[in-house]
Amino acid sequence: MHYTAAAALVLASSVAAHTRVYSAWVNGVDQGDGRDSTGYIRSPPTNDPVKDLTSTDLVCNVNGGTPVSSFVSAAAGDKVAFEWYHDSRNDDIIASSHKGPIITYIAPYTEDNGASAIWSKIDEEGYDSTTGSWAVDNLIANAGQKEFTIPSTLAAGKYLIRQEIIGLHEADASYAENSARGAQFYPSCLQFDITGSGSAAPDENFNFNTGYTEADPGVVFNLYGSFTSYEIPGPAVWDAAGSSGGAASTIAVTSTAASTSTAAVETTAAPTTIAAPTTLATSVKASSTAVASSPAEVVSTTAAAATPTKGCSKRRNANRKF
Ligand SMILES: [Cu+2]
Repeated sequence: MHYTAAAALVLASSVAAHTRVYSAWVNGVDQGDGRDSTGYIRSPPTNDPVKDLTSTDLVCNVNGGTPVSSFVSAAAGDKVAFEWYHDSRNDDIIASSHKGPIITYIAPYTEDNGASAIWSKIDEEGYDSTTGSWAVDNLIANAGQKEFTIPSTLAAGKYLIRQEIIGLHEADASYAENSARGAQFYPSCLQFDITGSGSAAPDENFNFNTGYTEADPGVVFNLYGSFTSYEIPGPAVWDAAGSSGGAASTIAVTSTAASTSTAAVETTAAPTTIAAPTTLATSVKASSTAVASSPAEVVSTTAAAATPTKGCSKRRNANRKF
């Protein structure tokens, strides 16, 4: 994607930009660097994005069809996180301009590149209109870790789990009509060996090369326009995954972190829908506790929510040449 830029620009953009996965965490335990051929990540050679929706690299990235020798051991119902990094572990993770969703899929284990109708969605996080934050904002705030729950009903066996970040900073035009722009996909596939007594087999049969299209409102999207919601691409979360309760806990954590603005927005925007004043009072009280215990977090959330358009247009100009 940097082919038109001078050497200095290539250097600048690689310093300010992309991302890939360093490790997996299982129930809060780091599984270690999984990136080489004896690891468990089918790691791409660079941290560059994939933009061509017809490329098989869209599924498990470059090298996605090259198996590695290890598997992450986990159990159905476990909490797993992928840990992302930019150039080295615990750095800036990904440029903050690369706002967008983070989506996680699972497929029965295959040694090939996964470019067929074998995938089911098990987790998704997009845009939270209450806090004005994207999944990528939360990823950076969480030291590069994006957590999800392995469905508790999942049948034991070997699987590929694919997590992807979609950077929407140049997604106002499609890659098909302008190859210098387009949504930036950062897919990463990890090999898992999952234990459990469940019997659910993922059955959404999703194919990325036919399922993600330029007509998808979550693929061609203007991050710098005015919007109040974002439609995450791909199928709905697989119903067997929904029973794990992962989505509910994610929402709870998010509203706690930004409790000040949450309470304010809810009260102003929709007073009539607040049926239980006691509940509101309780949650406001909880907010002040949260504010007192983590002032820095609340301040940064508020700042981001207050000036999303300004911040984004500046970054847009800065990133236009990339
Ligand atoms: Cu980038």
